[in-house]
Amino acid sequence: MGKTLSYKILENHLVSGAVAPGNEIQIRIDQTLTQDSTGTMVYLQLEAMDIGKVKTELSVAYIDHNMLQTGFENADDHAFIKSVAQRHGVLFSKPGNGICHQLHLENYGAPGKTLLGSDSHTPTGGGLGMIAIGAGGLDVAVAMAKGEYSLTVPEVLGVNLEGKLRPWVTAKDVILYVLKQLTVKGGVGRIIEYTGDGVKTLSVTDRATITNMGAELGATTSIFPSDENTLAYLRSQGREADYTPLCADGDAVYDGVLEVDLSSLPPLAAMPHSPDNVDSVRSIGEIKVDQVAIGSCTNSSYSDLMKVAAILKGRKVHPDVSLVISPGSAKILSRMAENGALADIINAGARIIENACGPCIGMGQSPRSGAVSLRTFNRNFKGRSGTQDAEVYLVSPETAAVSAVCGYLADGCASGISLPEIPDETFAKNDNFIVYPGRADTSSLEVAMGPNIKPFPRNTALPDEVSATVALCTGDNVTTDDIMPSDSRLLPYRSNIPYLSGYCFEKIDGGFAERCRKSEGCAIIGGENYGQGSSREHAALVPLYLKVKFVLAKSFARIHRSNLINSGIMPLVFENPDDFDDFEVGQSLVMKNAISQVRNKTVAIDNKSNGKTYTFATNFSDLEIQMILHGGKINCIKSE
Ligand code: MIC
Ligand code: SF4
Repeated sequence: MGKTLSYKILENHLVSGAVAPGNEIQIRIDQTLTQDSTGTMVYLQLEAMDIGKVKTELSVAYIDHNMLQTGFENADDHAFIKSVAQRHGVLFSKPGNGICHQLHLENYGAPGKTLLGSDSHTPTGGGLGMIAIGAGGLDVAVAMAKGEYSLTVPEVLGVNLEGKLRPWVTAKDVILYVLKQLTVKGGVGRIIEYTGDGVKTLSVTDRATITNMGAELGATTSIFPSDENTLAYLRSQGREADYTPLCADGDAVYDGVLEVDLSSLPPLAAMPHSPDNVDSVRSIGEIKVDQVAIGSCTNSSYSDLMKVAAILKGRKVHPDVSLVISPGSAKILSRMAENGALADIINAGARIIENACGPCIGMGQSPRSGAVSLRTFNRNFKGRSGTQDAEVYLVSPETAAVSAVCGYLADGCASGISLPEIPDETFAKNDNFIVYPGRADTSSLEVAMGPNIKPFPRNTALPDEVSATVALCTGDNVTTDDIMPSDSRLLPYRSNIPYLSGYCFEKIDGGFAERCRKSEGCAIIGGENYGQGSSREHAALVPLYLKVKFVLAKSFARIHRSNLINSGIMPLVFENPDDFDDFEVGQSLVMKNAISQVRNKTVAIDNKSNGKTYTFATNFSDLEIQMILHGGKINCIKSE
């Protein structure tokens, strides 16, 4: 039986176990990446593990999220990360170099490699034919320390691309179409592998847009084959030597196939407030637009921005629109400065902002109250822009640029503007933003600890009886942005869990933190796909600090479920989803004989307030059982 590309790469990296859906395996991790907003925790954890040099081939610490320096906090975090990177042999990418995923694609990603990153959009690397997985910070710290990562083998869903995209229809529209078909939970427990003749019509940066937003499907990762287009991209980055051709076997068997006819797709948009709420630009209609933001790890590549420049050249941004553009990397910005495209953008009336995540994570450029904001980003969760009542639509760079000129959501096909082909260019190597780790023995180098950097909370071993008061009942698809909001106000406190705890679930229920503080132990009740979105382990560490013992939900998003277990908090799944309706804030729950129940993998919890007993599936692997029993991953490692 033929093999999928995903399973071939997993098998090449296998340390233990067998690659078949549902099995727990350990794989070798070749590369890791961190960014600063999850990175401080990663490097605190790495320090706590007391290792020497990292065991990976390459580990990079990027600074791209917490870029505003309105106080000492973010700058202290950068200095801390740089100092720990030096000690452990990690490359440090200075602020200003660009967005981690764009930079990793340009400089380090390679076909056939494995990459683990403390950011949910790490699968961007799948555009180069690598297995690139987003994970919680602790998993990445352990991967650096041991060079390994454990995962449950996902199924592989084939997406068969046929035909060729029409003008004004882009890679962004492909992934928006896939999101519409599969929804934000359609990728949970799956790798999405792209196949078919349509693949060769897409460049590596197109492919990376698609694999990047596979995170919004909840997928473990997404991957494209490595072919001549991969070679062309690597050559353009001066990295031809990293090329290996790779593809699935001709008779590879997939666990399902989604057919996509590229030639039939129109320009699409995801409407407020979910990336899967997709319709065609034409059907949504010419809604008036206040802000257009172009950039983010999804759509800030050289070819994306050159197309934007071509659309804006000689035209004017509409008087009612604020257009902001954040290029993906310094390399892209500098080339656009050299070839005049930057001037075309500026002359049209756009605001150029730093090469960073910026508005994507609410770091500036929050739109005005009630605004319609078109963004080329990947998430439009309510309030993520920093403006609670803004209406954010996700679109391609081409749709964004033409709409910025028109002042309304515009279908480029009807605009009469013709789009030029942007050929791949060759970029000169410039590593002036990279700080390479120094001397052979760096263990005596001092760690730069600013006063805002506080120790992370640690759990204790599981007691035999766990009592908890229900502190919150939520609905379906709760995001980690809901659990632990992030914006310019809170991001400077990513290394200060006690401070952040006051804001947990702030947008859903302002009383949550106070209720937890008054209780000896709490529980959260969730619907489907609880914890979708970001990889931030703060969405588990803050609940741990607030004494949350378990989360009872209909289903969990992958990374958040792991983060809960890593923190020693039990994610438990309702065996009968209708039981969800019986739970209310303030009810007292008790889990008796917790240790043996966890070992047996099904759990009964008594609801003392209504006298009923409920059963839950744990789906814990053997390793996860150990983590729950020890009170989290660090305790488990320390006990080894
Ligand atoms: C995001 O896009 O939500 C983030 C900010 O990049 C997060 C990481 C974080 O919360 O720091 C992610 O995607 O994992
Ligand atoms: Fe940064 Fe936005 Fe990408 Fe997250 S999704 S890494 S915030 S650009």
